[in-house]
Amino acid sequence: MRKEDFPIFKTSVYGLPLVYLDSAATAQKPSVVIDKMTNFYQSHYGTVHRAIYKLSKEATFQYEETRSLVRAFLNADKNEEIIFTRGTTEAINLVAYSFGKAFIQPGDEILISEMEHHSNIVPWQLLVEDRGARLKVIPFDERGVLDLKAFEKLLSSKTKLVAVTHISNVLGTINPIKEIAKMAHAVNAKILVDGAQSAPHMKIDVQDLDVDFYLFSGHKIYGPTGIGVLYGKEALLNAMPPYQGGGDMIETVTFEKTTYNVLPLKFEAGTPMIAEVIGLGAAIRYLQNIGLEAIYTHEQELLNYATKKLKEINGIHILGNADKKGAILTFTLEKIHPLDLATFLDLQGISMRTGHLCAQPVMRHFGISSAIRVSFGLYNTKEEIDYFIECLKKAVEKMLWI
Ligand code: 7TS
Repeated sequence: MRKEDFPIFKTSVYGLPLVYLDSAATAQKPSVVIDKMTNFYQSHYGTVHRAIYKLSKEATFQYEETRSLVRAFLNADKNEEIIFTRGTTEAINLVAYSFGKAFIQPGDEILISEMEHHSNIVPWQLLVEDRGARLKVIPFDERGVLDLKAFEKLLSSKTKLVAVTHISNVLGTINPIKEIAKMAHAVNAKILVDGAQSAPHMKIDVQDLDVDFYLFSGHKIYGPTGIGVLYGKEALLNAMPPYQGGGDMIETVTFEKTTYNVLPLKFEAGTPMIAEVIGLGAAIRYLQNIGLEAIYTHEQELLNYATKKLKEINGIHILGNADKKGAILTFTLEKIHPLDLATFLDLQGISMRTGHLCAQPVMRHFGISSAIRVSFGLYNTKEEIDYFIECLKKAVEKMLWI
């Protein structure tokens, strides 16, 4: 699907065609994103929001146009609810800091799940330590499915926030966010959804999901690095104090007292990532032209095909066997170290990730310290999966023989 849109696939690795199976870490960039940013730097570059000359007015228009694109991409109600951040990690830290300052008291509880990326664990640990609150963890079962009964038991009037991932970056599990949101709201808790792994792969509707916060990274949706999005319900964002102080986020400054700008600029201190925002806009346009439904269908086909083929390999253990999964396959192989395998496959031109995958608690759940992960993007093909399986079989044969 549209592989020709991505110039990186014209390059080779060790003289071999590049087979890129690490889109869960970061996605490759289509020409429309690269060209848009180059053109902006070459012919249109200027600062935003603060000057009246033509370049600045045009840059501001494109910057704010992207906010409208993101609003539509997430089906948020208002542009004020879209905050640009450096990425998912910064968006979570922003909420942990600002929501925490406004709403978390000693004795309050924050619930996260056992399948979170470190980015959706550590900011909450920092917060609860600071506020004298408590962090509780929703477990998952042997298939990698969240235990909603245990979740229900953990919920109480002390719960102030539930922070869960939409799709696990290790298990691939697609969590039932609508149901989780309903359960959280029933005890008056807010819900934050880590959309780093869902925004690139499926249609998101924050109003239908009824989530209070949803965040994602530009670089995983075929856009540039250094840019991400925080969606938050307007009333909540209005009730939260600024995360950082500086230019753009103020209304008036005196040495005695500063008043803050309105949303969304209240949370965008300093000269922002202008070219990155504009690049993100190009990525969203690109995705919308293809259609998220078409991307989801294509990647589900790849996932099912690869799962079937992988299961034929002796000694393989797939981590995460939920009924609803995103395009992520993590596994271990008996008697073969993930690093050896990754090194062998790299020499065949295959890029994939090994290690703890930034989710050490998930590794601990399975009693391992590292695993192998392949993940798919819209540009991957069945032929690439065939090649990967062929190389994997060769590797297993060679390594077991040694
Ligand atoms: N949350 C999830 C579920 C993720 O998968 C990642 C990145 C993040 C948060 C952090 O995103 P960032 O853009 O702020 O870094 N996941 C991965 C991965 O699986 N391999 O490398 C990065």
